Amino acid sequence: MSYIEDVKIRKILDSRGNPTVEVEVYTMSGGFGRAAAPAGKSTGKHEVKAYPQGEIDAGIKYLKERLDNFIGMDATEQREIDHLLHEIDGTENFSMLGGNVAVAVSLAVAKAAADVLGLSLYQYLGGIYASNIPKPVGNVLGGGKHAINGTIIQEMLSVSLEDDAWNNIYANSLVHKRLGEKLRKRFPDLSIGLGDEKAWVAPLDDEEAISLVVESIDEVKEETGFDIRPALDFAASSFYRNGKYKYHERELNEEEQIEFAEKLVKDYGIYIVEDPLHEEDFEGFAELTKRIGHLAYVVGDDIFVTNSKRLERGIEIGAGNAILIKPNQIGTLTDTYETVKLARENGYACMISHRSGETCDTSISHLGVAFGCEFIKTGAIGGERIAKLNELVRIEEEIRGE
Ligand code: 2PG
Ligand code: MG
Repeated sequence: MSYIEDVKIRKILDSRGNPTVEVEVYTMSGGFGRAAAPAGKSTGKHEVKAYPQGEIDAGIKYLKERLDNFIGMDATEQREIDHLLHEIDGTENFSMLGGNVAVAVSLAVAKAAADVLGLSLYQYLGGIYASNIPKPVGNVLGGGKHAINGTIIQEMLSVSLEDDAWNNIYANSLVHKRLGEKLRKRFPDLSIGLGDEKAWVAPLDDEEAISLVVESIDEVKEETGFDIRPALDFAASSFYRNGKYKYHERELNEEEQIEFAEKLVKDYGIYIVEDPLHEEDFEGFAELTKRIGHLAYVVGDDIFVTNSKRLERGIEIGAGNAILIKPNQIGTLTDTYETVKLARENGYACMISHRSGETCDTSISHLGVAFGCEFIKTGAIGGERIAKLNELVRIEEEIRGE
């Protein structure tokens, strides 16, 4: 009896104190699913619209007026539910319903279906062979649109490649802590704060910041014996203006930006490099992938926006070798899955990801396991981030039967 009996939608706060949507789905047999949408700040131009004309209340009203469509539907028919979400919206980019409303409904339905079947979300979506825990990638220092007076590069991250989820999440938190100590020494008279994703924010030049992060990683690596690597998310669209990439002290043209990214990967052993070029530069992505694709994961976020059509365009010319997966960039679970599937079929690695504005919803931890993602980007510390990291530990325990 997985038929839907009721759907509720409400406003709750996200980690920035902004309103976001939370959806609850009840089935006739007592199955229950709850999911909340996150919010991006450095959003890609080609993402679906979060809310109609940016108005959360309009999105909630639009859904409420059409809730009858969902009542009596089978929660286990995820594709039908997601098709209905598209149908009631009627646009290409969820501009009537809002992608955030759609994604919260889509995920809440999946959770209700899993509940009816007595399964965890990752088991329901991934089946009995879903057993790979993605490696957590934790933001330790940053800036861009996520902070005031930080680095130009949005995120500098740590990724530990051990076989154990606990060791990996703990390693990232140790790197975060070590870096905090270094920043306090480097700026004895300044109070150093945290950005939206709880990464440190300090008035450092980008390269100086990277070397401090790498130093912290190397020390923790030495002490723990874990294989820990550095990663970057340039979020390059956010500092690309009139054909130039604008850093604190200089600006780079397209070729210089490619060379800069290549140099950072080679000099600092950067293992993952996300959005090193702006969101329309497929050719630049392809060129950089040709130069460093054998050394690092070149991840497309704003360029692909979890959209299979844009990923297909990238695949054709070899733009990137990995993709960031954010369900609310595309609006439904089924669309998210289709993009992951296309990535897989073409040898692209997948990194499921949080957004800078988050709640304690843990869906992405389950999706990361269900979809066999190599990585999960969800912060190093902070309540709304550790909710997802701790869930990974629980999932791993369940998979190992401990
Ligand atoms: C990114 C994300 C998450 P936002 O650029 O990868 O870290 O930021 O959610 O602001 O788009
Ligand atoms: Mg990004």
